Amino acid sequence: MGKAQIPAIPSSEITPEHVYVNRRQFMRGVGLATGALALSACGAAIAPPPPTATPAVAAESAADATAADPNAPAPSVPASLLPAATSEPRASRDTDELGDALTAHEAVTTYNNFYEFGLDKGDPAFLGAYLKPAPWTVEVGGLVNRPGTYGIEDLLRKFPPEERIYRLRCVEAWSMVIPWLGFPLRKLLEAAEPQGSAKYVRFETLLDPLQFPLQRSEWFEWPYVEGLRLDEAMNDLTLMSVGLYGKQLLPQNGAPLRLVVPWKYGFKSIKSIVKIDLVDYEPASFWMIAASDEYGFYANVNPEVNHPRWSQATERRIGETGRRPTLMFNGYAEQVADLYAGMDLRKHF
Ligand SMILES: Nc1nc2c(c(=O)[nH]1)N[C@H]1C(S)=C(S)[C@@H](COP(=O)(O)O)O[C@H]1N2
Ligand SMILES: [Mo]
Repeated sequence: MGKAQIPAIPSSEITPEHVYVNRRQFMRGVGLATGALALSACGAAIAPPPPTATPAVAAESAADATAADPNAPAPSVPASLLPAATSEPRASRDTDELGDALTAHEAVTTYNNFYEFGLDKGDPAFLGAYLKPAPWTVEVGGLVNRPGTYGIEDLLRKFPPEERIYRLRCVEAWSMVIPWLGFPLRKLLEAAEPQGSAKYVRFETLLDPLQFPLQRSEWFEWPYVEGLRLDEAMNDLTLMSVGLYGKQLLPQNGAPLRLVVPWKYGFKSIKSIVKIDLVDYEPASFWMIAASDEYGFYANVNPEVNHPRWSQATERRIGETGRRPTLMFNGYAEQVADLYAGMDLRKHF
């Protein structure tokens, strides 16, 4: 996605050769192969911890979860705690509000961008087994009256997840329709009581090279950081997601807690968040730092403003052939256009 910082080498060189050549074989041997995750491009090998058999299942959550009954009605609003990650993937509807079909669960969980795991779309689903999403805490602080550290279970109890079917439009010009489970970020921010001086929200992904192998590369500045203006963060569409298709998030989708901002390019929807700060400055995001001429702070989906290297006028919906036109604000103009009244969206791209 970025340019300058990514060396022009094929992924066969980025990924250790035996992983690249035969991922299945690697899967069987992983945990035994010392230094298996050492990137050929960057120095010392650290033996990673062996992955657990079922990555996303927290013992704690599994105990709380409702029994998986394949005949139960689709949970438009699941119980206060999420179904176990082992339940059947399900959504309450099979289209979004525009009548577009949901993207298959298989595609949503195997075609991912999560650079902490690697640059190929299949890396996060494969190497995600190294992420331990439980126990997990997120720290909410900065310019707030009530800073706090929340465990995921606290969040689920305080802010019961609801289903939101959103389009996700990647800046790379592909898109999906995903049934998320989550709660409005607004609720968490209100609980923290932002001070009058707070103007932006800054989000940070976990920094741990033992769980995120590519964080050992120096091509990027880690951890991944994102930001929103406070009014964008308070918009009802802005979701803190804890699941999709009625199940807990898998590592590849940003377990256990990620942001979803459906009217912005996918890279704003930061994954595996450990820190949320209210601040008085515009945070520099991961992609702004990597390539400031290509990626701006706002990153609103806009078919009229092209990426310097490709058109944003159309997109490829995963699972469909051909292309479809990209909609202004990804089809959410009615809910969000007011946020940008009077702004030059070419300048604030
Ligand atoms: N921490 C982190 N968050 C991230 C990314 C990433 O590389 N690291 N990729 C972003 C990009 S470019 C996209 S398109 C979406 C993809 O989300 P999905 O894989 O759940 O569909 O995650 C975003 N969040
Ligand atoms: Mo993306």
